[in-house]
Amino acid sequence: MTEVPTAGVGARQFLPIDISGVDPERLILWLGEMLLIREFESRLDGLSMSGKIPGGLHLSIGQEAVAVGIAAGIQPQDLLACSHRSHHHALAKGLAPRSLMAELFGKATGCRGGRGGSMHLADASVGFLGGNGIVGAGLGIAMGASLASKMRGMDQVGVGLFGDGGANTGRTWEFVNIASVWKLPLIIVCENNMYAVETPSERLTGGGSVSRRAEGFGLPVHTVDGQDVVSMYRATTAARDRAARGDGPTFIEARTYRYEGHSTGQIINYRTTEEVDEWRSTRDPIQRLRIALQAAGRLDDEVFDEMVLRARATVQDAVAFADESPLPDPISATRDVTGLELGLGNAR
Ligand SMILES: Cc1ncc(C[n+]2csc(CCOP(=O)(O)OP(=O)(O)O)c2C)c(N)n1
Ligand SMILES: [Mg+2]
Repeated sequence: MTEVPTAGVGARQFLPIDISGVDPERLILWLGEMLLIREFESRLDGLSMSGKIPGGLHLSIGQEAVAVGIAAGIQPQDLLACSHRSHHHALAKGLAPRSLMAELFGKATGCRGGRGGSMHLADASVGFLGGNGIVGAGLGIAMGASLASKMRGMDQVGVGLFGDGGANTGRTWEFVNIASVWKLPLIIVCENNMYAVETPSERLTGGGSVSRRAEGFGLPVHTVDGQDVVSMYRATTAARDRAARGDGPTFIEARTYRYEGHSTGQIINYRTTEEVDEWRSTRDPIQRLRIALQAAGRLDDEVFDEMVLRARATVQDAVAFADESPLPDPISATRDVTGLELGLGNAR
């Protein structure tokens, strides 16, 4: 069980999380989802470096609780759009592991027919409007979706994510502003993983914090522990309730951390190994939920190990499926290049 953190790393203590009032069956489900993301992402580095997956990848190992907590706090019909670091959100929103893996392999059976790849995943059938290579643009896509929902009088909330780097691009705040003044049903999430490529967010963020900046736009702002899936769930549920009541958007800054480099193959010389160890050994989102469930008598090591093996088997199946799938037919190269055939299902 190497990739998944084990209990009691060194003398350090994992920070406790409050699971009171949440159905333990849901918590186990969320633990399984975080394990699936961790296992999925842990396989990708080798597949990318060996050339099985073309191009570089932005891994989200360490950030699992942000995605799972948000997906748990919204409804299936809600529409989520995010940034270039998108695999965890895709899986949490319900994109099938086979479909995602095949897309990363560039195969015809992938969710975008093998033509989108890691940064342009999307599957409208599960309300995942996709990742995006333009920093800050995902929030605008979600903002547009929430405007459409409001104009149609639908119970459908948009969720738009961007990073701490994205918080320093002008368009992000244009979207926050218009969502606030038009009271759009939008959940705005800054996934602050402390770095933009190799620049620490504190060196980029005038005004002290992203949350403080957001407060100027006249909407509720919450700074949330993004390594605590239950806190993410609670904040998202409250934001969704507010959006569904017609009261407008909420801004959530999720404080999180990526364990790996900005992208596969990056040389990491801009942060210390002690810093990474500190996050892994005191705030790991999987470990914290595991410990809370064990303390409540809802989980034992045997069941946890079975969950890890199940996640690993799902990933293995996805890799085999992707490997055996055909490449896209060259004749299809000009089809669906604009995304207009994306098909928004009942949102259309
Ligand atoms: C408009 C734009 N500017 C610059 C880039 C190059 N770029 C890619 S990722 C990145 C940093 C993003 O950092 P952050 O928003 O914190 O997201 P993270 O990678 O940490 O998830 C930059 C500057 C880009 N893709 N798009
Ligand atoms: Mg960042």
